[in-house]
Amino acid sequence: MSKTIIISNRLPLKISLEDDQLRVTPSVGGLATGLKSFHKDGDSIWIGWSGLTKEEIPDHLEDEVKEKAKAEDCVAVNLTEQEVEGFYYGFSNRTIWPLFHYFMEYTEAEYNFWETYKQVNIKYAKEVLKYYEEGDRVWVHDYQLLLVPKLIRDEEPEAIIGFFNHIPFPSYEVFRTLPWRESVLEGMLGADLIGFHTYDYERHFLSSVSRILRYQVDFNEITLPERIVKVDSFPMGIDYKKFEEAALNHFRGSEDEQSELQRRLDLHLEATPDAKLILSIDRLDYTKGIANRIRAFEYFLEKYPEFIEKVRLVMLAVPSRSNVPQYQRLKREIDELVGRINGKFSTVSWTPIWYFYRSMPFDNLIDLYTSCDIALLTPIRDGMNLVAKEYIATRTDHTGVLILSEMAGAAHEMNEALIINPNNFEQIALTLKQAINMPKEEQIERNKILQKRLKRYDVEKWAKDFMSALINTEDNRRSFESI
Ligand code: GDG
Repeated sequence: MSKTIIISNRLPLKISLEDDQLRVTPSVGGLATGLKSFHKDGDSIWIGWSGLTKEEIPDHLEDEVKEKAKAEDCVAVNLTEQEVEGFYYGFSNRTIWPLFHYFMEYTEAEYNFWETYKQVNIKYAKEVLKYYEEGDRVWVHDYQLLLVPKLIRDEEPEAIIGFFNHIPFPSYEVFRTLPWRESVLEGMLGADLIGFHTYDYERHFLSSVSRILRYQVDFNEITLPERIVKVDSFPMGIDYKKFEEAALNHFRGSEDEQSELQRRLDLHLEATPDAKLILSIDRLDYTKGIANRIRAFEYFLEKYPEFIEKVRLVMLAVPSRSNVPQYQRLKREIDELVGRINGKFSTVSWTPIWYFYRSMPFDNLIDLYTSCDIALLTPIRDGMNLVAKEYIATRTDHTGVLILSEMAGAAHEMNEALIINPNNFEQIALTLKQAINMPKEEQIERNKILQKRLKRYDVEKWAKDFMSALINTEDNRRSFESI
């Protein structure tokens, strides 16, 4: 029977080493959370990196790493420290990530990064080829593996290959600045189907293909000398049921059993029953607009001092890519901003910002989603933003207000949220005021529509739609052959 081979930079599980023992924990991040349910339910294997470098794995634990991965239908790709540096921290996160999010001033065109990126993409492709059998479908994910579709195609010309990009695809004028633009596009075009979150990203990609490679593009089809490649948008959904049920079954234990977070949230409610909690959750990344958000919140408190002691920003920033200089600088900037604003506005009984710099267990995430009256998500650029969708899914009594940046892919599907420009502090401050004062009936009306949409187009539907579009490309191929 044919299977699906999922391939992404990281596996949905993270293996770490503690006192000579291997520990397996779930990976945090959009792709892992989204695809996990598809992987669990279907006949598929997942190929990716476990999180431990070759040098970190003691010889006697090498087999155990493989077994731990295998137990979850995963295959761990073995990467050296130097490969992780050049491929992941280097080309992926210092070249492609900033460029594709329009941070051109952060984009480094470093030849050594590119060389390692190519080598590591070959390594991933080889791993796929070890497991590939005729009739299998290969689903390659994200910007770390842009060359993999072609590398597989070169060895298995008949393979059915899909590629999904989880981050934006920038406009031609930005993409054209990349020194290796032809190889990157050719790499992606090894796939039969290329998916993006939104129609805009799809359009940008098609325009780059037609202007850089000069291939014929008709609507959403690219004609290569030997094949047709289909391009389409598939806005990724969430595992709606999981979030809804977690919120419904949410158990606030006795005081001893409560987490520190639950206790603090309860204390807040007791002390200030009318005060509103404003939530933000992101990986600590410059694309997520965290510094902007804090500045906008400061502007809000200055402009509307009547809300002092009446609101609190609860900010969870999950450590991410801390080897990259920009992320280290951003961390310092946020620490300083939070310190300054808390110093400036705090009263004896109130601090305006609660800042958590860590990853939290899923239950705590649900604590936050269900306890906060408003979610304020202000990315400067974001492929989709699943947090926005998760917040809405957990609001089982339909209350809560989502304020969302128009620069997030999710904004295209979430018109009933309050949509803002993340650079416009005046507008954010006004919108915060509107959110705080929004009548319950209006909240309920907006959220019911959002929930219905998110429930219908969940992650399972997303994966199924992508897969059936991928299988349909076979017909494309047949009709191409008969021309
Ligand atoms: C990329 C694109 C696109 C966060 N903190 C914790 C935690 N999370 C989970 C959230 C959510 C996921 O991580 C974050 O997803 P996002 O979509 O918001 O962001 P990225 O990680 O940047 O994802 C993005 C996505 O890929 C999918 O295509 O939407 O645009 O950048 O699911 O719940 N989970 C746990 N603890 C935390 O502290 N357990």
